[in-house]
Amino acid sequence: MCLISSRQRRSGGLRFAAWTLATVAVTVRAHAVASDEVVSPSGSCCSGSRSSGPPALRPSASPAAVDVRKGRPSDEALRGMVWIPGGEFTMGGVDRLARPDEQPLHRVRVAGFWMDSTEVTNAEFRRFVEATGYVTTAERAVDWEELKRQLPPGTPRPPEDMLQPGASVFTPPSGQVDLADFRQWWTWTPGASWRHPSGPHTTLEGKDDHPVVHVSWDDAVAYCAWAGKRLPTEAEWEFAARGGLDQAVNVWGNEPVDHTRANTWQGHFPDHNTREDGFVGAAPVRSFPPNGYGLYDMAGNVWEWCADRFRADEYSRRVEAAGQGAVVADPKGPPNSSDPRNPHAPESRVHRGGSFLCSDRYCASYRPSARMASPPDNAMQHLGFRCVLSVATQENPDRTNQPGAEPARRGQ
Ligand SMILES: [Ca+2]
Ligand SMILES: [Ca+2]
Repeated sequence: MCLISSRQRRSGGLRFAAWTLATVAVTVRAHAVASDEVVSPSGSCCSGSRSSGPPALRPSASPAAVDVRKGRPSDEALRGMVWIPGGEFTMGGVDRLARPDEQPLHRVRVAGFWMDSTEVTNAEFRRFVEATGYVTTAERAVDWEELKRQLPPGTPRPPEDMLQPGASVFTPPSGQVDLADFRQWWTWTPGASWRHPSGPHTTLEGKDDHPVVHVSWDDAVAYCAWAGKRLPTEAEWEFAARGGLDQAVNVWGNEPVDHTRANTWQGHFPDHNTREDGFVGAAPVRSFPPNGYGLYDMAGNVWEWCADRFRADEYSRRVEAAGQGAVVADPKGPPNSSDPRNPHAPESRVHRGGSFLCSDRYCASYRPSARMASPPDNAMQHLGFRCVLSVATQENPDRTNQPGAEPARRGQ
C-alpha cells in the first residue's frame, strides 16, 4: 500500500508540471482535460499535482482476493466478475471510423482471466474509501513549492483555483463550437471529485449504481490493489470487449450504434443532447445489454483505464518486433509513453471504450478497437475503470493475478 502513495505523489507532480509547461500562457478555462476528441488539441489538463498524498491505508482492509490454500480466487473476490476464456483475436480496427493508432491489425493471444462485469460503481468505491481512508487525486490540493521544483526557473504560479482540489466537468456550450477546441465544453471545477461528480454542489445521492468517475489511473490502481485485483491490459480489455466477435466493428457486431446499444451521445455534440438513450451523463451500470461475455458497458457510459502506457505507434512496433503474421502473446504495453495528444506529459496511460460523450460525429470510441489515453493523474467526469483478476495454477503458482495467468477453474 505504501507503493500506492508514492506513485500518487510522483505522477501527480509530473502531470501538473506537464500541464504548466504546455499551457502556462493560456487562460484558466484552457486547463480543461483531454476528451473524447478524435484529434484533440495537444496537452490536456488535469487534477493537478497532489503532493500532499493520501493518508496511509489501513492494513487488513482488503477483501481476500485469492484463497492461497486452494490456489483460486475467493468467492468474495469473484462476486460480480465473469470468466473471460483466453484465446486469439485480431487486435485493432480498419473500419471507416478507425484511427491510425488502431493499426496495423495483428493477432494477439491472451490467457483467460476474470473481469468485473460492470464498471466499478460509486458504492463499491465508497467501500474502498471507507475501509482505507484513501483520498483520490482530485481531492488533494497542489503543493506549489514541490511542483515548482519540477518546472523551469521563472515559471509563474498557476491561478489559485488550479492549485485547489478539483477536476474537470463537462459543461455543454449554448451553441455550435469548434470541435478542435475541447475547452469549449470542459471546465476546471474546484471541488469536483468522485463524491461531487458535477461540481461541489452535487452529490452521489441515488447514484450508488453509477460508475465512479473523477478517478485517476493512480486511484484505479489503488482500488484494484485493495481488492486484490488489477487493471486489465489493453489487449485483455479489447479481447473481452469483443465478446467473441472477432473483427466486428462494435461489441454487438457490425450494426451501427443506436440508442438501444450503449450509453453514448445522441444529437449534436457538444451543445445538444437529445438523450434518446435516456441518459445525458453516466447511466447506472447494466442499463444496456451485455456483450457476448456478459460484460456491461464495454461500449460507452464511462471510459475505462487500462494498465498499459500509451504509444500511438505501439501496434506497428509490436508487429515489427514479433514479425509479420506472428501471434503476440499477452502484450503488456510499451515501457515508455508517446502520446501526441499529450506531448508534454511524461507518461500517458490507455483508457478504452468511450463514454456518454461519444457520437460518431465526434469520437466514435465506443468501438472496441478505439484507443485513447491520458496522464495517470487525470481525473475526468467521463472516466472510470473496472478490474480483472488472474489466478495461479499448480504449474504456475507465482503467477497469481499477473497478466497471462491460467485459470484455476472456470465458472459463471
Ligand atoms: Ca446518453
Ligand atoms: Ca465503459
